[in-house]
Amino acid sequence: MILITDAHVSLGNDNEIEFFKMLDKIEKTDHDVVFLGDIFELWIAMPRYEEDMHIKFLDWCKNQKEKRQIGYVEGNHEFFLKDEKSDNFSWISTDFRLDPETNILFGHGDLINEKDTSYRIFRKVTKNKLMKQLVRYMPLAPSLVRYIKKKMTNSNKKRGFIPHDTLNLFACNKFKEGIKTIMLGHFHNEYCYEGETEKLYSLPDWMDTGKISVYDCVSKELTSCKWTELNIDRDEN
Ligand SMILES: [Mn+2]
Repeated sequence: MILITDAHVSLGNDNEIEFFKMLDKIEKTDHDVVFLGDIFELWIAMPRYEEDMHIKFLDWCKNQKEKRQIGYVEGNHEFFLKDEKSDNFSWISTDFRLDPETNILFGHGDLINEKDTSYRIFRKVTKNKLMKQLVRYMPLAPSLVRYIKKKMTNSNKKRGFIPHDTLNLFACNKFKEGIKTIMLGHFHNEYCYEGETEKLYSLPDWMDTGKISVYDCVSKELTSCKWTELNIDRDEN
């Protein structure tokens, strides 16, 4: 299984061509793929805001889900995907997904801090049905979107910082519930918290490192490598 997170693909980041080259390479493997969120710098899943890169990506997912599992967790830079685009994925979640086959808990990571009330309020205000209708029809919606984008850029200033205590606490609580493996994006840095037999992983962002993560469902080992180093022999999964 391949995990990709925080690619932040956009014209501004000039990484669209490389991202789709990577998807071409993944097609040559037998891996399932889980996208852990913030794959695009900003994605509002409605015709008014959608760019060619979003449509190209959705086509890729729809096509590939006939051949492998394609999972998606919405990031904090992505809006209304589950409502509008779920047909393109094997599964999609707006928060957490406990995978029934592998018993892995997948999440983006923006929701693990229960004390982060200002972010939770921001999220409730931006990710709800009323906002969806406003964004869909309101004449001034594009300026609102620019505001949201600015807000998100501000929160990006924390890049490089990992809230170890928050992650460890989240992990401990989930381990108590019987969850063995947790995979998160959002923090852009690699980190692993180990319980007795359990593990929480924070995965490296694709945008700055070019890294993806490969999870071996049999040995239960996770390795991260540059996408260009991905082994395309078809005997592994
Ligand atoms: Mn994020």
